[in-house]
Amino acid sequence: MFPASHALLVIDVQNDFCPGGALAVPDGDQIIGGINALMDEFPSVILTQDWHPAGHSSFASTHDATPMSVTEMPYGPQVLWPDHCIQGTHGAAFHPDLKTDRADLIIRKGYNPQIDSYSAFFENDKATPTGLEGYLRTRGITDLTLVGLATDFCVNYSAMDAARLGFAVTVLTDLSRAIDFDGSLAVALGDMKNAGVQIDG
Ligand code: VGL
Ligand code: ZN
Repeated sequence: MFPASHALLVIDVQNDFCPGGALAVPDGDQIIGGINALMDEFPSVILTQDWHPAGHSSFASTHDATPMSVTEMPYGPQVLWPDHCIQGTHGAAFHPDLKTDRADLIIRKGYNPQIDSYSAFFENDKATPTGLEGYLRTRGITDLTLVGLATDFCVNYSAMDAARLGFAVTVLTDLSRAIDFDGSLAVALGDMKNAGVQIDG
């Protein structure tokens, strides 16, 4: 059992990121059994849930653009995704096989219509906090193990922010899966290593 200061952060294991979903990550559902088992080793489990209003600014359809094209937002470049994880829909729900009972906290992100939020800590403007940092600090949590979807987007951004905030961060790649868009997985793994994130199998 990990100490009380070490939490498991499970990123976006939702229907839309699993096979058959609107933004399916290849083999996204293959990690769920392993994540459920790993929960038993952690005194604290936190889940994140991508949670967009309809017409979100990260949706290609909102801009009459092609999905997976890149646009310039006030906060920088933004990939335009297919509509996904719309609040209250089946696609936004956790995958039915994910054991959600153990979650102490479910943190939702991406609800701001104007700003995407890959990270569990900050929206994509890198300034607007979700509140997760304060939650972890007030509970005395200093170490985080991250798993989930997608390795190269929400896991990556969450791990990078956590490391920057001073948490000791490990990403388990065997219990994460990537979109791998335009070489994004290799870039993400390099960035995380450079930031001091421990990458384990
Ligand atoms: C994600 C793209 C858009 C993710 C969320 O969970 O990695 N990727 N929204
Ligand atoms: Zn999203």
